[in-house]
Amino acid sequence: MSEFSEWFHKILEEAEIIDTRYPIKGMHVWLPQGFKIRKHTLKILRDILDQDHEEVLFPLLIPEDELQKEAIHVKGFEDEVYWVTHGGLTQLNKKLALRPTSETAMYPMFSLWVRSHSDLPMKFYQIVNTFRYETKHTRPLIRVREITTFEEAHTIHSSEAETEKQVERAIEIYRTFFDSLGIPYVITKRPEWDKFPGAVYTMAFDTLLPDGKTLQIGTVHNLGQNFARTFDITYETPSGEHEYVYQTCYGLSDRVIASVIGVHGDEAGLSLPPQLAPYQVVLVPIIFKKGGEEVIEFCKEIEEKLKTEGNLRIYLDDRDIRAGKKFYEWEMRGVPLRIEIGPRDIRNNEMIIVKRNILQKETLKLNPETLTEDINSILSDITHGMKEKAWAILKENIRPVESIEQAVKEISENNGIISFAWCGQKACGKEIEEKIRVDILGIQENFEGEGRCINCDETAKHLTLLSRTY
Ligand code: A5A
Ligand code: MG
Ligand code: ZN
Repeated sequence: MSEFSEWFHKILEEAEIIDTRYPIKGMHVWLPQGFKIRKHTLKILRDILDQDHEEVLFPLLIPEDELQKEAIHVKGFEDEVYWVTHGGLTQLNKKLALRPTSETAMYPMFSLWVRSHSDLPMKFYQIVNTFRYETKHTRPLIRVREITTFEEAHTIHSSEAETEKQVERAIEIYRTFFDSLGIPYVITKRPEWDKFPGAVYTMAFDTLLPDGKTLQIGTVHNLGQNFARTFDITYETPSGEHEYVYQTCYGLSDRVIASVIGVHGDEAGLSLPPQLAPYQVVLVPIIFKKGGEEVIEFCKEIEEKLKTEGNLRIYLDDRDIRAGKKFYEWEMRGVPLRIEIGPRDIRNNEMIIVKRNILQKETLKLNPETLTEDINSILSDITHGMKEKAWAILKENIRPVESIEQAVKEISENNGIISFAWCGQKACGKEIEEKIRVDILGIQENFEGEGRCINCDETAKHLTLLSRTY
């Protein structure tokens, strides 16, 4: 196990995010702290999607014949599907699949729903659990067999140009979402041989975890008319003809929470963006032998004010244990801001604040008029600080290379992401992957640079990224 992997498991346990002892491999229990982080994350996501999508909820089970209609799609998932074969003691005459994703659950219904050009576009999403019998090493939140938090959007359009625009729009949506969590990313087009089964092409978001490996945290697929043909999804044009629709879909998962934990965490434990934190502020009274009552009373007033005026999630920790122990515990749980107040602070009209992301003590003048505003602006500084730091680390770890030898050296010595010019031909790409012994992550299309392919020396078409991945 890598150092990061050990850290990650320890944090999941100590911060009470999830319990990994459930007796099925790849399936875990969300604990109260983790559940709250998840809830706040989903709130942000729903607020964004609800602007121009409608939320729906499809059944978990998919009939065998529907799942198997789209040949390429089913080929891509055949090793990963869980099957329900019995109802009680009775063998079912049609096996039912636990959805690995919901194209084949939704699209037969879309075929009934879509009638006329005036119905289009349609944009739906659902947030559900999906099941994939993953054969690669499972890891909590990162590669699970029950994806408990699978957001999948599915859109239907009347032209190819519109799906292209929707892909752009979906990328914008996920950008906004990841930005609000402070998670940095690279966006690439997956190589032809690594796209979503059944898609025309796949765009992906990847972030970098502290061990230098990337994690795919979201994907946007242009499905063209592939599924429309299989599931017979047609619409009537203004001139009365029947045409196949064009579709996109895009999704993300529990991996988003894994990256919040991995990207922002440090030796002291979790560090949560204020928007996600179960408690955004913890208030610790510093009590000496005398004057304890007075300090607690004062802290209660502050707590009340921040709760009612600022709608903040705040916890007054007046437990009878050493302050140092409290600091340690809340730091480990990632509470973004700690306020300490002792008798002297009250007299001086100030308080000590410690931002979790930098862990330095600062003094804040205590002005009741502006307190809520002051704390809110500190929380927003924390959000920005976390995001900037995370982006700086990602950028530092993308390094250009000019030869295969240099690529091999960089990847083995430093991990991270390397970038180079590639001609775009499949055979050459496969050769690159073999020589470096790491798979291509994807290509950045807006490559204007000139240059020669790192491998075959032909004219380069794409700036290509490569990294070890989860
Ligand atoms: N229907 C489309 C959206 C779809 O299923 N795309 S996908 O297969 O790429 O999955 C969407 C996202 O789910 C991926 O980008 C990845 O971030 C996440 N994901 C896939 N398999 C996972 C697993 N076993 N555990 C956790 N997350 C997973
Ligand atoms: Mg897979
Ligand atoms: Zn080449």
